[in-house]
This record gives sequence, C-alpha cells and structure tokens, in this order.
Amino acid sequence: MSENRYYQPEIETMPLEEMEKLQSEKLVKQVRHVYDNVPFYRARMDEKGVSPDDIHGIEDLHKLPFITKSDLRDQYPDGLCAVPMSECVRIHSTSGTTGRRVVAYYTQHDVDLWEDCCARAITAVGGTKEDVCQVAYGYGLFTGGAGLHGGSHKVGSLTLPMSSGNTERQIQFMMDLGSTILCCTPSYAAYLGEALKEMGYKPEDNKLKAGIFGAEPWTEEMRRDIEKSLGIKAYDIYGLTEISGPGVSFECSEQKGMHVNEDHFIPEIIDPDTEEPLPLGEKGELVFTCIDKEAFPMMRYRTRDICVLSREKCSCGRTLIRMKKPMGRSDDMLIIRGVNVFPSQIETVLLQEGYSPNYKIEVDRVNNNDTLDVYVELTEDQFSDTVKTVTAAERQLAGAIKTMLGINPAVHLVPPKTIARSEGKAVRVVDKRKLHD
Ligand code: DLL
Repeated sequence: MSENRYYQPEIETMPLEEMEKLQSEKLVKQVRHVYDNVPFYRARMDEKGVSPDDIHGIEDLHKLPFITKSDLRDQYPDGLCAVPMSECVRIHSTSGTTGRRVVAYYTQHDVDLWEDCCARAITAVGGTKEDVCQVAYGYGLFTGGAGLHGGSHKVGSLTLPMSSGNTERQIQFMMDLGSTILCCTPSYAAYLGEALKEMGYKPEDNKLKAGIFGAEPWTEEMRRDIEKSLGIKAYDIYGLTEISGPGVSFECSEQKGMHVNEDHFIPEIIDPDTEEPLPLGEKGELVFTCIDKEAFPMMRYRTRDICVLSREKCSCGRTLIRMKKPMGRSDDMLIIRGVNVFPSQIETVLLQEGYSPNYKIEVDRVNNNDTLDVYVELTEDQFSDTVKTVTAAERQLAGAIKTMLGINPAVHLVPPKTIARSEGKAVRVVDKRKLHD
C-alpha cells in the first residue's frame, strides 16, 4: 500500500457519531432544497403529509417518499432538476433505455464531489500521482469514462482517456506508456487479459498493479481469473447514473465489500415488497439518498439492486459503511455488455415491427463476452421458406433492436408454434451467465 492511503482521510476515517451528525445536517438542508425547488418532490411530500420541518436528521429519513426509475422516466428530461439550467454544466444518461432515458444533471459542485468519490476509489487501490491510469470505460453519456477520468486527474495520475474498445490500441498504449492502473468493466478486463496472452505477453510483462472494475455484476471467480491473467489486484467499484456514477462505493485493500461514500449518499436496505427499512446485515433492496447535490439530488431512490450493508470494522482504517457486491435485482433489468436492458424494450421493438409477442431472450457469456440471442416466432402468414427472405428480415429486426438498445443482438426467426408456451408467468429470459457467487 502506498503512502497516501486515503484521498480525504478526515471523511474516510471519520468516527460514526460525527458522520451521522454530518449526514443529519446535510439531509435537513437537502430536503429543504428539493422541496423548495422541485414541484414533483413537493407534491410527493405533501401527498405523504411530510414537510421539511419534519426532517430533523437521519432518524427521520424513513418519513420521506421513495423515488423509482419510472418516476424519473415520467419527469423526463428535466422535471427533477433542482437548479436553473444555467447552473448545470453537464448531463449524463443511463445506457440503453428507451426514448425516455434517464438524464442526470450536474452543477460544477456535483461534478467535483463525484470526482472526489472516484479519486477516493483510485487512492484506495494504491493510486498516486506517480501512476498511469488507463481509463477504458466508455466515454460519452455513460458515466464510467468521465467519472474515473475526473478521479484520476484529482489524484494527479497520468490519465489515458482510452474509452472502451479498440483492443489492440489499448494494449499498445498499456505496454508503451506503462499503465499501472486499469479502469474498465470486468468483462473487458478479462478480454484484455486473453488478448494479451494471445499476443504472446506474460502477466509480468505489463506494469499494471491494480484494476478498478465495475458497472456490471461479476463473481469472485472472475476476480481471480482477471488477477491471474493481468498479474494485478482487481477491485470492485459500484455506482449508478441517477446517484452520480461510479464511486458511490468502492473497494479497499481488504477486497471485502465496497465502502459507501456516505458523506454524500446515505444507503438504506428495504424490503422491496413492503418498502419497510430492514436492519443492518439483512438482505434487501438498496436505496440511496443524496445529501450533498445541487442539480439532481435523489431522495430515497430505489436502485433495485439487492444487497447487504455492514458496519464491521475494516482493516484499511476506513469507517465508511460497506455494501456487499449486489446479488441481483428486484426488477428484470439485465446488464449486457455494460448496457442496461429491460426485456420490455425488446418486446416493444418486436411489436412495432409487426412480430408476435412469442419470443425468448437468451443471454450468455462466451470468452468473457456477453451474447444476446433473440428468438422470435413467426406467424403462419409471415412464415416463409426462402432462406434469403428470412435472413433479410432477421437482419432488419436486429438493426431495429440495436437502435433501441445500443447493442447488437443475434436475431433468429423461428417457425410458428416452436417457442414453448408457459402456463404461468412467461419465462422470456434465459440468462446462462453465472454472475453471482
Ligand atoms: O454502471 C456506473 C458505473 C460505471 C459503475 C463504471 C461502476 C463503474 P449505470 O449505467 O446507471 O451506471 O448502471 C447502474 O449497474 O444499478 C447496478 O445494477 C449495476 N452495477 C454498477 N456497478 C456494479 C458493480 C454505472 N460493481 C447499475 N457490481 C447499478 C454489480 C453493478 N453491479
């Protein structure tokens, strides 16, 4: 571990009592800010009979209403923005959703605090200004590239803004410029490991020491594989666009769960059915409240990620609460090649394109790459025995799905009545990947 173990020690090692006091002060101000500036929040709180005067500290958090992804879609694009547009300096957006994607707004203050969170994550894996940080998360609307890029700048590392893809160039820069920290999705890290091997490199040939991998579920087994193939320590990082992006929580040297940056985001675990908060240590849906944001402060946002929180003492010295790796979702969202995909989006395209609602989605991981196969049943009228016609129709439908999701599926048009009917809830998605331990 390098000398500067913490980026902001006064926060990262703050005693619990002080942290709760800080959270309480910030929460009170944040609630007042959203109530005064966002008609949607005001209406929701009025409906629940709770006013900013009822919120005196974190003990009153449970009185606030929840926000869901569908609320965000209904308020598209800027219904939840709490400052005038002239104060905003940036937007980001969730990957691969329909016309009504979630758009998150940031003021300069919001960007700064987010980048601090990413700087904490980089410092926690031993990053310093001596490091060369290769950012191979996508740049653009996705928060991965921008977040780690900003964090790397704050730490003072030499930042390589590679974005994702172009594997040969990634490897060339990694070797020629001596990258020491790699930031990308775990599946891309695994792929880079394989590509290096294929090019004849051994794990010790590169200068990498650590990787910061997140944005999708990955297992301990995958961690070990990546660590072996790249000759590094692989660390997890979690976040979501709605709350800011990567760095909502991050792993430290202990590699046992991710410390939540709770001076900015208060986590809760609730029962997804009853919406009741659950005691520490119990498994349920993760909910976040932003307490330090200007433009897009989510209050009790239901992430749909299933998770466990722990206050167990950590050997790294951080006192920030830890969350386990998310263990699945309480909705049907899939993350395919880093893109958030809802099966209903695929169904929408099928119906728009005149196909039947009899379909099956198969997701798998082959050579560390996610595959998406969509099987669609033709009606008797559509059924054609010319291979040429079917191939052209498959290509066209794949194009329409790509436009909706941003990722390329393999489409298979199959004869009528060949997709098994279900007697209960239709099982439309088969996910063959082993994403959770
Ligand atoms: O994935 C932000 C991010 C970028 C995180 C880079 C880490 C690294 P979204 O595209 O909005 O944002 O997707 C958020 O991805 O609710 C989780 O379901 C999932 N997710 C994110 N990180 C992890 C992780 C970014 N480490 C959604 N493990 C979240 C498992 C993760 N799932």
